[in-house]
Amino acid sequence: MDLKELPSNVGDGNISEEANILISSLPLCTDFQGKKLCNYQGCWYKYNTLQGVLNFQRGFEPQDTDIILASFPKSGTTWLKALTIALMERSKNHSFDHHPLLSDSPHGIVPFLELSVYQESSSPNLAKFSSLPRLFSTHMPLHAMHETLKGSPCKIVYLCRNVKDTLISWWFFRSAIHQMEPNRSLLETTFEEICNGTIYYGPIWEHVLSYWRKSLENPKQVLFMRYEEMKAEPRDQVKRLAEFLDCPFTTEEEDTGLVDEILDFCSLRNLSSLEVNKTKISNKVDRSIFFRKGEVGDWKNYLTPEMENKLDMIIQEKLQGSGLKF
Ligand code: PAP
Repeated sequence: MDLKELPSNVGDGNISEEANILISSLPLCTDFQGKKLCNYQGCWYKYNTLQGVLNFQRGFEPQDTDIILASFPKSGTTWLKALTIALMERSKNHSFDHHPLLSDSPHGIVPFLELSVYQESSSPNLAKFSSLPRLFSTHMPLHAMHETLKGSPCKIVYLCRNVKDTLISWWFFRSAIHQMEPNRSLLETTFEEICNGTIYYGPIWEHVLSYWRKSLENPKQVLFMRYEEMKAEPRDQVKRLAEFLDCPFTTEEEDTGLVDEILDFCSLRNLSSLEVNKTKISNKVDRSIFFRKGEVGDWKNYLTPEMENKLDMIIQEKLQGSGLKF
């Protein structure tokens, strides 16, 4: 397995001449490591991610039954993937003893379109997605997929998480992949990137709002879920997800406790204990970096009142009039 599984994959990879020419015309900024990001269609990408986005935009042909799991990085993507896999698989697997989640990670089973599928090749072989529906994931904002998905009724599930916990999760994740202690300096840099919008895949507000608006306009196509609601009312939320995906729980399944079994199987405790989720993704980093605390409100342990106030003011301004609250 390689680093393509990581949202913040390292290295610029192979950039085509065409992408290089495009990059030379785009706004650029530098991230916490001194790496360059470019702003394409309003979103900040690493160069190799941009290549994946361009390949996707040019080459992806949606099927009506496709399901795309979308999120801003560190919003609970791994959890959403596991739950969706478990929901879709339950017609095939009556026990959890031979479950696909025991032999591959959620990110391995549901690959990122622009970070994996279309970064490895501009014309990937999608034959391995022969069983329908095909399950993909993305960290792209919806407007980056707009043209490519135009007219397609494929379903999109968006998982939103409050910005402050997303920031803390980003901080720990960055520290882990670069094997650094999570120090205040890196927290402050990540905070500034979130605030000024230049974080990888940011601005976060544009990202969330792109899916939020579409979910209001077309709730049959875009399901807007929230990490905090999944934590607070997991049964209701997983049933909501199952209904949206056209695989609602039967009364018998509910009566026999399958909802709770799926939630337990996909819990942070269980997923992080599976051998497949401890394997290496590079020489020094393993998949355990996708599992940390999984709590709501962990930001209270780390943000100063000044940071909290600044974020609150930005959130209020950016989400004003949208009906969305963090
Ligand atoms: P990604 O965008 O890089 O794929 P993503 O899975 O979205 O990462 O985010 C990781 C966060 O989800 C971590 O949050 P934390 O840092 O605040 O703890 C991780 O712990 C949390 N997470 C992973 N799996 C689960 C799960 N099964 N249940 C709840 N939270 C989870």
